[in-house]
Amino acid sequence: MPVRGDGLRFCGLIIFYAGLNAVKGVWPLPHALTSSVEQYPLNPQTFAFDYGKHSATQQGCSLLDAAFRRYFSLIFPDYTAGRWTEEFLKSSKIYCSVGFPDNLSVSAGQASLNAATVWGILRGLETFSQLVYQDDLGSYFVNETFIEDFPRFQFRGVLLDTSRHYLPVHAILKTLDAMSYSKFNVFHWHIVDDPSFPYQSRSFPELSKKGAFHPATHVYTQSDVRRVISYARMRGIRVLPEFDSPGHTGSWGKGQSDLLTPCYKGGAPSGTFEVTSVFPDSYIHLGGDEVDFSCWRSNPHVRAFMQKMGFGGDFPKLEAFYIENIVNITSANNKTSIVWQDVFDYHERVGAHQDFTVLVEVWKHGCYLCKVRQVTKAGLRVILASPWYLDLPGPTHNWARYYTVWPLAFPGSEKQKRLVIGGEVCMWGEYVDATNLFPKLWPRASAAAERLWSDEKQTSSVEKAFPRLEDFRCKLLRRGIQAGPLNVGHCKHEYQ
Ligand code: CP6
Repeated sequence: MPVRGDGLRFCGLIIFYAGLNAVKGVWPLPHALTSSVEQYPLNPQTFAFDYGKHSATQQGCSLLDAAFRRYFSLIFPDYTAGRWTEEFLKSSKIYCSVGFPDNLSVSAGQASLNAATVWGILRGLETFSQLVYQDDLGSYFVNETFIEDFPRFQFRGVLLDTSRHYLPVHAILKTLDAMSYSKFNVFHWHIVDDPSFPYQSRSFPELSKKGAFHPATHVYTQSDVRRVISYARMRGIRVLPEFDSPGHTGSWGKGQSDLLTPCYKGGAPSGTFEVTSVFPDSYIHLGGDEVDFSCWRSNPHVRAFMQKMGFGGDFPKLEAFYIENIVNITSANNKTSIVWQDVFDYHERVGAHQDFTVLVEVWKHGCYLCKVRQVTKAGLRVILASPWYLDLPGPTHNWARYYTVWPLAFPGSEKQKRLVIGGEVCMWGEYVDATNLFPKLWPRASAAAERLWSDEKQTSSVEKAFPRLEDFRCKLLRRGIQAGPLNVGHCKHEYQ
């Protein structure tokens, strides 16, 4: 299953510099890390990123050139404040090489980072940036460290809902920054839903003109969307758009008459081709959740259609028919469909086609691993969301709930386990807008990120994770992310 943008196997080695600082300092935890107490000073005036001599990418690779600039600022947040004595004047370089198998090179005053792809280099730069620390005088150090790392799951997502509340573009971009700090790689954009339709469509401009909370201020223009996609790509994050239907489409009807089923006392939805060209990702989320059959039942035209099709009064059959149609349109456009678990349930119930290929996102509570088992048994790929609903009420410290999730702890074959491609943190928008998004998401989403990235056995203790997550939360604050506090305490650099 070739998944674009997923060459995130960072088989890299950072040779470096950290005792306890490294162990404490990297979130999510790398698969193999050894470090020593040998400490190396870093001088921002002479520190530089460079491409390895034999790297497949060289200067001019705009993605990495830009990442080098970003990470320079992240590593040296206040570099004018430090005192630079002779000792610090030695230059130090980090050599980044793409297209290499795991390898390692160490020498004093330099580091090397090797990865199979540019995406792996991005993850490795993040890891390196977390290893650097400052002493009380503000000088920068990194300890001798050796790391081998790669993601446990290939799909590590964050869902934002921009229909219940409009999220300004800057809040989305800042979320993408924070996602890269926790090595998330999918932004699931639940862009429209019942309350509002903020997506400004080229083909159907009336949808946002009439369906957005405001036709000018509460919309995502084509250029906003391009900006989000490009910003995400620069950080190794793909954008997975969701146009949820046939339920959750209340806002679609305002600008497009005849689209919704008129309930009697709510027809014919069509796949919008535009979406496949605006959003380049090979995945598209088609929704399919929580369909209210009572409206279809009340409509005589719908019932007549069902008679004609031989569905009788079986509404799940009608839903399955509808989804099959939009999945076929999606695959005719060379895209892979993701659907909420409801669609799988309907299909199972009505015994629909076997060659139906979709990815199933498991979101319902209860025995979600039972569902994961069932879906993988049917040979379909799974994304797990149920245990990671971060919008639900609860204090920040319930991060431990998100941390103690075991996505593969169901009885099943190795083949079934490989079908679980990852998971997703969901931030539904009913009670969330730009005022409370960040403290609700961070660092709780980071707890899920470690489940999705790190070795499960090395990260099974909440007690061991706690001081590390506290430390990581302080790093988020230092980087301007309003991450919520986990418990009593302080950060050296509080949020300004
Ligand atoms: N919106 C959409 C939602 C939810 C879903 N789809 C949802 C349902 C139950 C809970 C949280 C969110 N708000 N479109 C279900 C996938 Cl507890």
